[in-house]
Amino acid sequence: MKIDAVTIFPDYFAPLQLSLLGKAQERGIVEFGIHDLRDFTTDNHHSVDDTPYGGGAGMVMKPEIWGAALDTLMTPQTDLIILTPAGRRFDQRMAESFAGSTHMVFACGRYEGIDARVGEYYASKNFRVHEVSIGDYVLGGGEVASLVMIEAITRLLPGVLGNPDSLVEESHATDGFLEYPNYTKPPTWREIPVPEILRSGNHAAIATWRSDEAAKRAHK
Ligand code: JD2
Repeated sequence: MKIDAVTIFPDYFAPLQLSLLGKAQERGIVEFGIHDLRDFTTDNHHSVDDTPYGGGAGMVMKPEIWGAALDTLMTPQTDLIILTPAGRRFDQRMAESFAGSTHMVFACGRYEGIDARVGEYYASKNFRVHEVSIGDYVLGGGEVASLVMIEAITRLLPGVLGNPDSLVEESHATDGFLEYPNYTKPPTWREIPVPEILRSGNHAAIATWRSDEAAKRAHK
């Protein structure tokens, strides 16, 4: 999978070189391209924002700059993700669906967001455009939201996780199961023992106990 991100803060994407995602890139499973929106400005001040039509606080990102950047990246294979607090809520199901994409472009706005005509334009040209939000809180821009999505999506790609068994377990976890409490050694820590049943060797009883504990903790 190829993943491009367009941002005025490319440094936000430094963590993609670390850990699981750094390894995935070395293995050729995923390739990241991080692009500075200001490289697509043509004025002396490299300005990317302007005042909003209709008035109001803050600034809006100029459509021509985004158009110039996205025109270099979009193909018929591309899923364009526009991060916005008003977008469709990102969840595990959406992550699984995007894990089947071959090319994703993340448009990371700042200020009050990107001129609405940018998404409208690419959708009208039959590109796949998705306005997405990662949750009901307000971030300062789309960069951190993109990182969240990229981590959730790329860990589903074959070969990224060391142990694919954990993905099989998670597919159950997403239906509200399997979020049971975890324990490792030592058997007693600061006078707190591991629940006896987990050391019993009775796998049927352990499965029932875990399922009950998971049900108790389900917040959904
Ligand atoms: C963003 C801003 C509009 C106020 C570009 C915020 C997001 N779950 C989420 N919360 N906030 C965002 C998000 C995404 C992109 C931008 N801002 C700031 N926009 C009103 C503040 C600018 C996601 N995904």
